[in-house]
Amino acid sequence: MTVSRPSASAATARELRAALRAPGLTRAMGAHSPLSALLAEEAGFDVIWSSGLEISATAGVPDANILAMPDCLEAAAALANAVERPVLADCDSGFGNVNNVIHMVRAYEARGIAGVCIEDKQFPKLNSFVEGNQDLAPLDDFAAKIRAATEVREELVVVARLEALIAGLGMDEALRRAEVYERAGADALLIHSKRTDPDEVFAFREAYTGDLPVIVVPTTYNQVTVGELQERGFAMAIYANQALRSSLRAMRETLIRIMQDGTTHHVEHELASLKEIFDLQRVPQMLERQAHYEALGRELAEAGR
Ligand code: SPV
Ligand code: MG
Repeated sequence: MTVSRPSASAATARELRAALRAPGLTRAMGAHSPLSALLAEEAGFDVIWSSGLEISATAGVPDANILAMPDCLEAAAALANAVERPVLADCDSGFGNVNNVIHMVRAYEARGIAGVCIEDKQFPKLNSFVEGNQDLAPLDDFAAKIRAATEVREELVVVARLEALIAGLGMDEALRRAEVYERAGADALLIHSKRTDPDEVFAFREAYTGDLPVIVVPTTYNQVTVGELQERGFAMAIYANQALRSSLRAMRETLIRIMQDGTTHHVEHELASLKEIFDLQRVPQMLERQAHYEALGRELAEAGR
C-alpha cells in the first residue's frame, strides 16, 4: 500500500504510553486491513486497534485462536506499516504459555507495533461475546506472562486485559487480578464487560485504587459517551469492531441489490468512487514520484551523452 518504512516501534510505543497517561480519553478504532486503518487514521482516531475479531472474521474463521500468532502478527504489522498512529495489537491470551509470550513480544516489537494486549483467558481463547468456554488462566500463569512480557520488551506497551467480568467471576476477582497484574509490571489494564450498560466498568474504575491507566471496550454498552468515560477517569476507549460491522452491512446490501436489479446502476450513487480508493492507495503520490524519478533519469542520461 505505502512504501515500506523502517520500524517505528520505539517512537509509536512512546506515543502510546504518553497517550495512556495524558489527561482526556484516547480513542482507538479497530482495524483488520491497512485500508481500514488508514480510514481510522483519517477520521482522527488516536490509536489503531489490531482486532483479533476483525482479522479472524476477515479471514472467514472464528475468533478462537484458529489463526496462529504469525497470521495475527502479519496483519498487525501491515497496519503499522500503513499508518503513522500507534498500533495496539490484540494478542489474545499470548498464543500459548510464557515462552510463546516472550517470542510474541519480541516479534511484535520488531515489526513496528506500539503495544500488545494480552488477556487472562486460557489458550485457545474464545471471543468474549460468544457463549462458551470463557475460563480464566490461573492467576500465577498470567502474572508470569505479564512479568516476562515487560522484561523482554524494549519500549513496547504491555496491556493486561481482565476477563473476570466476562467469565462471571465478579468484581472482587477482577480487582484482585488487577492488583497482581499491576505488581507484575503491566503498563495498563483493560477491563472487559459484556453488559449492556456501563455500570460494571464504572464500578471497577471507582473501586480500582492502583495507578494504571484503564481501558474499556464499549461494544455492548454503546450508549456511553466519550465525555462520560473521561469524567469517570478512563484512559482509553477501543471501538473494536464498528468499522468492520459497518462495511459488512454495506457490502451485503449492495451485493443483494446488484443481484436483484441485474445492473449496478441503482447502487452506483451509494458507492465510494474509484478516486476515493486511488487516494487511499496514494496513487497521486506514486505518479508524482514516478514523474520525478523519470525526469531525473532523463537528466542523468542527457548528461551522459
Ligand atoms: C477484538 O476486537 O478482537 C477484541 C475485542 O478482543 S472483543 O471482540 O470485544 O473481545
Ligand atoms: Mg480479540
